[in-house]
Amino acid sequence: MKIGITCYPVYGGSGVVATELGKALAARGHCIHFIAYSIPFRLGHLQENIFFHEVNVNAYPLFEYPPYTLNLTSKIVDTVKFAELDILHMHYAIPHATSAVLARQILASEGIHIPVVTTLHGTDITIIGQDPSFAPVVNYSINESDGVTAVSEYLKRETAELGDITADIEVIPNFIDTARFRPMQKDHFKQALCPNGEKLLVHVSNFRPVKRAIDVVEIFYQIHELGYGVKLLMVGDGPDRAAAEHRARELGVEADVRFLGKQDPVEEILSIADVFLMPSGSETFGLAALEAMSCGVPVVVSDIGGLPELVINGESGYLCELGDLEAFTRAVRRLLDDEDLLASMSITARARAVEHFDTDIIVPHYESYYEQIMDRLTSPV
Ligand code: GMT
Repeated sequence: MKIGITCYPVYGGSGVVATELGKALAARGHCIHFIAYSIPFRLGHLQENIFFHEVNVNAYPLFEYPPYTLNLTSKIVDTVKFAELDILHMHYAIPHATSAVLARQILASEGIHIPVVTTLHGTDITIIGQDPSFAPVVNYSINESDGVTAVSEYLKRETAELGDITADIEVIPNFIDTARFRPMQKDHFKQALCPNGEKLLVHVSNFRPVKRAIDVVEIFYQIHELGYGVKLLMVGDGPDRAAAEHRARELGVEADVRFLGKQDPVEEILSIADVFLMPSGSETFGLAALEAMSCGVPVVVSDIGGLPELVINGESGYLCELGDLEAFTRAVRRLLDDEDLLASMSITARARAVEHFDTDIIVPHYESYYEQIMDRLTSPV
């Protein structure tokens, strides 16, 4: 198949999923055309059957707010025609699904028919979809897509609750390359960061307020105060990074907390972690937690959103009540107090990633979904 994929190319879960999907589909012989305003950061080297089409946003004096959605629409139209795409896969409703639906109409007026699949990732529904200044466009773009997928049952339910969604939603969970994200021996690296055999807690996010990065520092402080030999690595960047750094200084733990900024490859850091912390206020799936699990790191996460579909409480990690920092602290202590438990949970976390969320298990679902949607377009009703 020739597949056009649009995503946010920057740091963030939806862009990671879209890029990894494109790479996996290319490895399975499909021809992938990424259409975005810059090269997706996880793409790496372009290869024979992966192409990139940059959306150019022109500055025109009249446009105080350049209409990116329309530039994207034009680029989609252009790419469908000249690369003869079979299907479009949009990640995130706004503005990607909107542009694709408009592009499909333009193309239809020229006798070219192409189906649009939209994958909902989260904040497009849980935040933007609820915002009255976007809601009608979100609803329309989803309903007009030929196929809609969501990354968890939770997100499917949330989308249905928007009220005006008539589209059938297929749940296809996120996935992980378990060969890349795997436990690795990185003793020198661990020794450099934890010279006295300290346990290493890790948090990875885009530091948006919903990730509650400051809570990570608070939990770490509790553990530290109890006398545990621990270090904390904060990976990623975003709006709450400065506040989290400030809080670490206020609490006097800054010497044991390192803010690394955006890191790729993150699997090297995860492979030296002992416990992964995700106290998020909302998480439709929790891809960063899956990355940690795949590296054999037990996760301590909020009991919200799609996380209970990913994490089996007491087996691959712990689910804690949202905002209950004492519960998070207790869960981390339980792991740090018991080497055998930590080791067995590490194995179970990895097994859950491999057995349920490996690329080779999930990507074929997308392939068969594309086929189903394309058949629907070509077969008479
Ligand atoms: O988590 C973010 O802030 C980024 C966001 C995105 O759309 O890029 O992530 C969402 O999609 C990810 C991939 O499907 C999910 O793993 C995240 O749970 C989800 N984030 C939220 O729901 C807050």
